[in-house]
Amino acid sequence: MILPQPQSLFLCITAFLLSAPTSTLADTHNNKPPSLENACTVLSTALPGLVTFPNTTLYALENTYWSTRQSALGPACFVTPKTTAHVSNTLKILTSLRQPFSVKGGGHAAFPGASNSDANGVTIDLFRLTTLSISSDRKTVSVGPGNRWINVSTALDEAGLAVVGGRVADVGVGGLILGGGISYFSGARGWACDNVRNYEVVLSSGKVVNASPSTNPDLYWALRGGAGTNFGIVTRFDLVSFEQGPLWYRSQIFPGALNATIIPIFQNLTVKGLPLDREAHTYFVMTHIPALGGFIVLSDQFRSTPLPPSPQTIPPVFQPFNPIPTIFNSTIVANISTISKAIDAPYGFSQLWLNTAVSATSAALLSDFVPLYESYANTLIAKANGTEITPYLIFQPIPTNILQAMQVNGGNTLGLTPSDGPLVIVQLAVTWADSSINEFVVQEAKSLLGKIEALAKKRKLYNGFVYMNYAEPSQDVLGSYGKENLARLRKVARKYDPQGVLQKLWRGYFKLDG
Ligand SMILES: Cc1cc2nc3c(=O)[nH]c(=O)nc-3n(C[C@H](O)[C@H](O)[C@H](O)COP(=O)(O)OP(=O)(O)OC[C@H]3O[C@@H](n4cnc5c(N)ncnc54)[C@H](O)[C@@H]3O)c2cc1C
Ligand SMILES: *[C@@H]1O[C@H](CO)[C@@H](O)[C@H](O)[C@H]1NC(C)=O
Ligand SMILES: *[C@@H]1O[C@H](CO)[C@@H](O)[C@H](O)[C@H]1NC(C)=O
Ligand SMILES: *[C@@H]1O[C@H](CO)[C@@H](O)[C@H](O)[C@H]1NC(C)=O
Ligand SMILES: *[C@@H]1O[C@H](CO)[C@@H](O)[C@H](O)[C@H]1NC(C)=O
Ligand SMILES: *[C@@H]1O[C@H](CO)[C@@H](O)[C@H](O)[C@H]1NC(C)=O
Ligand SMILES: *[C@@H]1O[C@H](CO)[C@@H](O)[C@H](O)[C@H]1NC(C)=O
Ligand SMILES: CC(=O)N[C@H]1CO[C@H](CO)[C@@H](O)[C@@H]1O
Repeated sequence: MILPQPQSLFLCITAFLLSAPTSTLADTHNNKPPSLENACTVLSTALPGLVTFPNTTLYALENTYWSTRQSALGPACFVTPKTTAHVSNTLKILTSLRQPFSVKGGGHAAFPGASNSDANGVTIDLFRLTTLSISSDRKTVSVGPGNRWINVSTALDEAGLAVVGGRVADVGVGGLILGGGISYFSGARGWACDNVRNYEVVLSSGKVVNASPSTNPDLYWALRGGAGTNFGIVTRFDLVSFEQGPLWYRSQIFPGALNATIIPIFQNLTVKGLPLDREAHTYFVMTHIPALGGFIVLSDQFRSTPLPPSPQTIPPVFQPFNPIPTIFNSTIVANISTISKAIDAPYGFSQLWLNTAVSATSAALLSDFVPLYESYANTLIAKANGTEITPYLIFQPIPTNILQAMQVNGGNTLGLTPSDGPLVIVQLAVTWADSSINEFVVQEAKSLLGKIEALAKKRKLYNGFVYMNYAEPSQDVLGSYGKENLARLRKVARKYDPQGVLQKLWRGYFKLDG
C-alpha cells in the first residue's frame, strides 16, 4: 500500500511524535500458563544471548511493528535465531513444549497477532537472518527473511539487477513473498511468489528441506501463496534476478471531484493498456487529506524497460492522464531504492486492510463504489473527532498479462487463470491515530466491503479472490483460492506437518484449519 507523498511527509512527523513502543499486555506476566516461563527459559539456555525479555531496549526494538494494533501486544519473550540451525532448534523446543508462538518477518502485517504474540506466547523474530548474495551467473539472489526490500534493492541497484519483490522500502521479504507479492515488474513476470527458484524451509519437526520445481515440488507449489504459517519457517528465498536499471515514475494527485474522469482511464488501462505494455505498472488510490482540501485521487505510474528518454517523456500507455488537471504531479527516473523510499509509509498508527476482487470490465462498477466509500469515510472522520484518520479506497489491477505470467512452473496456489481476468483488487485501508476507535473502524470497513461485494455480485462482476497480504483475519483467504486448491494445500500440509502442529501452535496468518 502506498501513500501520497505530501501526506507521507506529514505522517512521518506525526508518527515520530506519537511513537511510544510500550507493551501493555506484557505486564500481565503473572497469568501465564506454567509452560511459558519454561519455554523462554529453555530457549535462553539453548540459544544463549538470543532471547529477549520485556523491559529491555532490545525488546522494545523487536516489539516495533508497522501497525500499532500489533505492537500493542507483546510476547513473554522474543527469540532471535541467527542461523537455520537455530530456527530448527527453536521450533523443536516450542513444539515439544506445545508452546503457542508467532513469527515476525518485516512486521508489516496490519492486524493484531499476524506476526506478534501476546504475553501468553513467544515471538520468533527473524531479523538476524540477513543472508543476501548474488549468484556468480547473476541469475539468482539468495535472500534471508531478516531483510527488508530496501536491503535487497540497495544491493541489487548497485549490481544493475532486480527481483520481482516489494515496492516499498521497509516491508519485509518473508510475508510479502509467501502471500503473493505485487511488484513493479509483475506485468511481465507475475507476482513475487512466481519468481522463487527455491525455498529453504524449517518444518514443524525441525527438519530443514528445500522446495523447488524439482525438489519437494508439492511444497514448492504450496508456498506460492499458501502462507508460511501452514508449512514452515522459510530461512532462505532464492529469487530469480534479471538485468535492470532505474525506473520511470510519475505520481499525480487529482481533486476527488474528478474521480469519474480518472476511473475510466484506469479501467481501460487495466483491460487494454497494461496487457499491451507489460513493463508498465500502476494503481489507483482515493483518500481524504484535509491539507489538500478533502478527497483526492492519486495515480502512481511506473515503467521499467525500455526507459523513456527523459523523465518528462510520458510513455504512451499513461498519456491518457495527461490532459487532466492535477493538484500535484512529479515525474522522475530513479533507482528502485529511491522510489521504494519515496512511497514508504510511516509507523505509529493503527492500520487496517480488507480486500476483494472484481471484474475489471466495468468502469461503472468501480465508479459506483465511490459514493459508498465517501459516505463511510465521512462516518470514520466524524468518529475520529478531530484526531487523524485516513481512509483509502485502492484499486490494484490484475490484468490478463499478470494472470498469464502466474502460470509458470505449474502455477501458484491463488486459483486465478487468464480466463478469470482481467481483475481489480478492491482494497480498503485505514490509517488512524486514536486506538480507542479500533473496533468501530474495523466494523465500518467490514460493512463497506460487504456493500462492495453485494454490488459486484448484483452486476455479476464479482470474482471473490481475496489477496492474503491485504486481508483481515475474518476473511476466508485460502477458501477464495477454490475448493480444489484448498484440498491440495491441506494434503501438502498433512504431508509435511502430519500432526498438524503448526495449525495448533503458530498464531498469525491464514490457517488451513480455519
Ligand atoms: C507500507 C506497505 C507497503 C506494502 N507494499 C506491498 C507491495 O508493494 N506489494 C504487496 O504485495 N504487498 C505489499 N504490502 C503488504 C505486504 O505484503 C504484507 O504486509 C506482508 O505481510 C509484509 O511482510 P512482512 O514480512 O513485513 O510481514 P510480517 O508481519 O512480519 O509477516 C506476515 C506473515 O508472514 C509470516 N512470515 C514472515 N516471514 C516468514 C518466513 N520467513 N517464513 C514463514 N512465515 C513468515 C508471518 O509469520 C506472518 O504470518 C505492503 C505493506 C505495507 C505496510
Ligand atoms: C518492567 O516490567 C514491570 C512488569 O513486568 C513493570 O511493572 C515495570 O514498570 C517495568 N519497568 C520499566 C522500566 O519499564
Ligand atoms: C537494511 O537497511 C536498513 C536501512 O537502510 C539498515 O538500517 C539495515 O542495517 C539494513 N540491514 C542489513 C541487514 O543490512
Ligand atoms: C540510487 O539513487 C540514489 C539517489 O540518486 C543514490 O544516492 C544512490 O547512490 C543510488 N544507489 C545506487 C546503488 O546506485
Ligand atoms: C466523484 O465523482 C462524482 C461524479 O463527478 C461526484 O459527484 C462526486 O462528488 C465525486 N466524489 C468525491 C468524493 O469527490
Ligand atoms: C483504451 O486503451 C487503448 C489501448 O491503450 C487505447 O487505444 C484507447 O484509446 C483507450 N480508450 C480510451 C477510451 O481511453
Ligand atoms: C470531541 O473532541 C472535543 C474536543 O476536542 C471534546 O470536547 C468532545 O468531548 C469530543 N467528543 C467525543 C464524542 O469524544
Ligand atoms: C497535468 C499537469 O498538471 N501536468 C503538469 C505537471 O508538472 C509539470 C511541471 O513539473 C507541468 O509542466 C505539467 O503541466
